[in-house]
Amino acid sequence: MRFEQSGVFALNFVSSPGSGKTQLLVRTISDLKDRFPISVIEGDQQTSNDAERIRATGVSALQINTGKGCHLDAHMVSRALAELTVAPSSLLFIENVGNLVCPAAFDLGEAHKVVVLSVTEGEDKPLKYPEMFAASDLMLLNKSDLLPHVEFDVGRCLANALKVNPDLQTLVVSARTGEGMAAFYAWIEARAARAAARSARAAAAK
Ligand SMILES: Nc1nc2c(ncn2[C@@H]2O[C@H](COP(=O)(O)OP(=O)(O)OP(=O)(O)O)[C@@H](O)[C@H]2O)c(=O)[nH]1
Ligand SMILES: [Mg+2]
Ligand SMILES: [Zn+2]
Repeated sequence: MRFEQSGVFALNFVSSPGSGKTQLLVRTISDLKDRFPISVIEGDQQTSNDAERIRATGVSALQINTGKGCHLDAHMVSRALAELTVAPSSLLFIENVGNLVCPAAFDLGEAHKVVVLSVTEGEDKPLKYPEMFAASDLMLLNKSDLLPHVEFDVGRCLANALKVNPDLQTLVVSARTGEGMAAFYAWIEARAARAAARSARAAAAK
């Protein structure tokens, strides 16, 4: 099932472990929850830590534990939806298992994959793990607040990402300080509006 058909704007957040997916979601939800209904599906091998961090913002979150599994698949997500109420005209954020490799290959019915890379990981990651950057529509380069403390060439990183995917949009952000996050919210709002207009047009044509 594609979420767009039911008026839900779903984003699938993918990255290596620890790049800041949950921290980005916590800040995004705190800033957007008065404007959109939001729900979250969290994927990790073990623990409900991330779902608990999300629930502390006041929105509902469902944790999927994949055990030995290293990614979410559409079947796991559809089972989760039986337990999570996702309102029409809402945002659904899916945080995938921290893994920069195989989540690239799994379509969860989302509108877009958002790949998160942090400035402590090295600017060569898009070249080493090209599938994830090729499968994504937006890259958030997170932890920009740490740039003064690490050797990381932002320009080279963005160039590497665009070599792999010339259509990738990129934003430099900090989930800690909030730098760059307004541009991410504008991206969400514009893309969600476009998806809603598309699904209204499709419904009218039926
Ligand atoms: N300095 C700094 N630290 C950050 C930022 N975003 C996240 N962190 C820290 O990075 C660590 C990992 O953040 P998480 O949000 O748990 O990362 P994650 O991608 O959800 O990790 P997994 O779910 O394990 O894959 C935590 O200690 C965060 O506080 C940021 O923008 N700046
Ligand atoms: Mg997380
Ligand atoms: Zn996997």
